[in-house]
Amino acid sequence: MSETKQPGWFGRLFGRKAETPTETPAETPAEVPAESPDPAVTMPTEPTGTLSEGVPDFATGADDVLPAPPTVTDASPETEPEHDLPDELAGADLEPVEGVQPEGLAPAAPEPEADEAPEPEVRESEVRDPGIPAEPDSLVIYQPPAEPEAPAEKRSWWGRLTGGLKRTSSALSDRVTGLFTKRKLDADTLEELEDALIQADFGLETATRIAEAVGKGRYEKGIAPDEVRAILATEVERALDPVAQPLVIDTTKKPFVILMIGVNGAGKTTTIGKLTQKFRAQGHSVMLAAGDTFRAAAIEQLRVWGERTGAPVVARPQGSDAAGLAYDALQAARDAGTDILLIDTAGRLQNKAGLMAELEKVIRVIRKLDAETPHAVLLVLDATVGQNALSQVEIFQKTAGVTGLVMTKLDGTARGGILVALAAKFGLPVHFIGVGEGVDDLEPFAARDFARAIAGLDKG
Ligand SMILES: Nc1nc2c(ncn2[C@@H]2O[C@H](COP(=O)(O)OP(=O)(O)O)[C@@H](O)[C@H]2O)c(=O)[nH]1
Ligand SMILES: [Mg+2]
Repeated sequence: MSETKQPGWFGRLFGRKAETPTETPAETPAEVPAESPDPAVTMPTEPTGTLSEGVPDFATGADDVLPAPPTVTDASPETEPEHDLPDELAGADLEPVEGVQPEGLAPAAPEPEADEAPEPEVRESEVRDPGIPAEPDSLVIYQPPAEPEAPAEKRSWWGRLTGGLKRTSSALSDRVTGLFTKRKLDADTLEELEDALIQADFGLETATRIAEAVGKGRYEKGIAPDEVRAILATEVERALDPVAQPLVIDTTKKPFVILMIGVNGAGKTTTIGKLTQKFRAQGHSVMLAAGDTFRAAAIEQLRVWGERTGAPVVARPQGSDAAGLAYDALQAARDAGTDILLIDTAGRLQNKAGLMAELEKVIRVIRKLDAETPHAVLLVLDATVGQNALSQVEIFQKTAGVTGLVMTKLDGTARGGILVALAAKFGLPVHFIGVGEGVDDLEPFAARDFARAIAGLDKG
C-alpha cells in the first residue's frame, strides 16, 4: 500500500480523489477486472427481459458477459476494503437514473478531513462450523457510524405513489378520456379499453373482466370517463386486495431472517436499504449480509446502505462463498442479539442453473444453524421487465420457496398493471412496492391506494 492519503468514504462516494497523486499501478482502472457500470442497473424504459417459450432469459444485458474471475482474493479487507475498484466504479450501482441525485445521498454535514475519516470498525469472526468453507481472516463486519444520516425530508407517500405511477395512470387515463368522451358505449369501445389494459400488462383475464364491468348494463348509453376510472379502480382493488399483505416480523425469532432474491438489477440491494430504514424506524435492530459476493461494487453498495441506515454489514471479499458468508452473518446476528437479518444475494450468475444452485446452497447452509430459516424469502421484481416477471416468479418459487413479493420501479414503466396480472396468476403476497430510488420510495403495498392511483383518481 502506498502512503497516499485516501479520502474518506464520503469523499470516495462523491468522487474526491486521493490528495497525493498515487503512483500505485494496481489502482489504475486498467488493472481492475474489466467491469463497466452495469447497463442493467440503469432503468430501462422498455422491458429488458425477453419471454422466450415461457422461460426468462436471465442472461440478458450484462448477464451474458461474465466479468473476469475475481482477482482480489488475498487482499485483506481490514486494511484496504475500498480498493477493489477505482473511484469511478465504486458504488456505480448508486448512480442516479438520468442524472437525478438519489434522495439522501447528499452529505448533510461538511465532510470530515481525510485523515479523520472514520474507518469501519472491524471485527473478526471465528470459524464456527468446520463443514463450511469459510475464510475466517477475511470476514468483516462494517459497523455503521454512531449517528447515521438524518432521513431526507419526507414527501407524502400518496404524492410519491401517484408521482411514481404517473406513467401507467396517464397512459390509461388518456386512453379512457379519448375512448369515452361523448361516445356511446359499444363493443368496439370496450375492445379498445381491453387493449389499453392489456398494453398496461393487466393480463387478458383481468382486462376482459374490467371491460365487462364497464359495459355491464350500459350498452348504447354514454359513460363518463370518470365513471370508467371508478370502475377500473374498483376492479383493480378487488383483484389486489387478497395479495396486499404486510410482511409480519416474528419478534420471537432472533434474528428474523429475510432472504432477498431476484435477478440482477431487480432492486434487491436498494430494497434492503429501504427496508432497513423502515425496520430501524420501527425500533428493530438490523444486520445486513453482503451475500452478493459476485462483484465488489455490490458489496460496497450494501455497505453504503448500512452506513446510511445504521446497520452493520457482514461481508467477505468479492468471490467468496455466498453460503458461507450467510452462515457467518446469521451467527454474528445471533451473537449480537439482532432482531432482523437481511441477506442480499447475487442475481448475476452466468446461467439460471448456477443462480438457483447458489440460492439452494445458501438456504441449506443457514438451516444448519437454524432449521426454520429463512423466515421470509422475498422475491424482488422489476416492474419494467413486464411479462417476464411472471416467469421469474415461477422459477424462483420452485427453487427458493418465495414467501412474498416486492415490486420495484413502478415509476419506470407505463405497465404497472403487471402487479394485477401477478396477483391473478400466483396469489403470492405483495408486501412492498417501490416507486423510486430514494430511501423513502418504498411502502407496504395497499390495494386501494394503488388502484386509485393507477386509475388516476384522488386518494378518496
Ligand atoms: N426508479 C427506480 N429505481 C430503482 C427502484 N429500486 C431500485 N432502483 C434502481 O435500480 C438499480 C438496481 O438496483 P439494485 O438494488 O442494485 O439491484 P440488484 O441487482 O437487484 O441488487 C439501481 O440503480 C437502483 O437505484 C425503484 O423503485 N425505482
Ligand atoms: Mg444487488
